[in-house]
Amino acid sequence: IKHPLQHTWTLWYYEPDKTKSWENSQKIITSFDTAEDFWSLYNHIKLASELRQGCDYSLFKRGIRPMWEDAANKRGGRWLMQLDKRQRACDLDHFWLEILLCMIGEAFNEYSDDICGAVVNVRTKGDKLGVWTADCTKANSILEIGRKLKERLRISAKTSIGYQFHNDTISKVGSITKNTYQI
Ligand code: M7G
Repeated sequence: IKHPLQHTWTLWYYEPDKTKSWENSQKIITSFDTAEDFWSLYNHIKLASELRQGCDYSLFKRGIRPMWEDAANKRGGRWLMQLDKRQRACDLDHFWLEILLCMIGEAFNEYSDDICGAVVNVRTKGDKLGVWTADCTKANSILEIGRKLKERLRISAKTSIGYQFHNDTISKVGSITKNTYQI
């Protein structure tokens, strides 16, 4: 028998398409609920670094759409890791895999329930990784999740990462969203 995961996860793919809205450009690839099915999917698809510029992968718990508007996300936010252009070659793929393994392996312990999913944005200006959590009022949970991420991705203590409320991202003026938490 296969090794069951705690949750069923859905992989989404976004590709920019001027003829469609952003929401309608998000496509479900597949869902899985065992470790073996995760690896067969992972080994079958392109690495994030091989996607075209402008594309995203998102992995969310089943039933949660990778959008601010989803009921599970709308009161939440994300830990954002903004990579340097050079990090596409050395960090992007292994950071993304590590985030996937943290999520499906429930590495956030008692805070794993607060995890909604994660997104990788492949962008010319610098790739981004976001780990989305459900409730931006749960400071303790958010901070523990952020610390665990930094530890698992081996992000040095000198490099800080920020947590942004989706509501601030939605209403931002300009390209910068304020960090509500930073570690
Ligand atoms: P992005 O892809 O997160 O980052 O957002 P980027 O600016 O580096 O490409 C780009 C645009 O996609 C946003 O300005 C929105 O128009 C749209 N968009 C992104 N997200 C995450 C959402 C979402 O959750 N809901 C909706 N409606 N639009 C979104």
